[in-house]
Amino acid sequence: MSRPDNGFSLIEVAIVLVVIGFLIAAVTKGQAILYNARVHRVASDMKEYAHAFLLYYDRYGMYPGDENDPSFPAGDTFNGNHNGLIDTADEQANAWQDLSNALGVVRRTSPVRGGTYGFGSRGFGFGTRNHVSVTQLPNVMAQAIDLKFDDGLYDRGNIQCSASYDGSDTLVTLYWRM
Ligand SMILES: [Ca+2]
Ligand SMILES: [Ca+2]
Repeated sequence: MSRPDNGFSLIEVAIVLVVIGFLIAAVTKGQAILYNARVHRVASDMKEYAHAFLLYYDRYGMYPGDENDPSFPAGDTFNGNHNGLIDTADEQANAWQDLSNALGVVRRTSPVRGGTYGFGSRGFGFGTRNHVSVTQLPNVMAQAIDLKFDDGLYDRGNIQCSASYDGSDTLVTLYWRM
């Protein structure tokens, strides 16, 4: 079969364009999957830490960081004020020591922008409550988590954000009430 000698045939060009189209679609789809996996991972981490925090209370009758028993858990070097809230910087820091010593739960780094998970307390519209938080989260990801697990409102419900949702990549802190 003869073929033109002046370059690619229209069919060859069409095939190349279709292949390029598939590749672009695959890359875009891959990025979306990766994005969703990260959002899911952050939410999963926060739920895991919230679960550990509440398990600690169920077992020992005190919150990690807030506990004031000098002999517990083994290796304890800090005592909180035992008021039911993680409400001092030292309690925030030492909640992880208590969780690690008592339950073997260690703090990981967020898979998004190296954000930090933490415990603390803040007003949630119905009084001050303890929360697990994550820093360095793009605004749009914070909104995705709030939409999936709460009401999608940055200043309402059990999941709240340090800034109003605007769909941007601006980094925010997300708070999940426990
Ligand atoms: Ca306290
Ligand atoms: Ca919310």
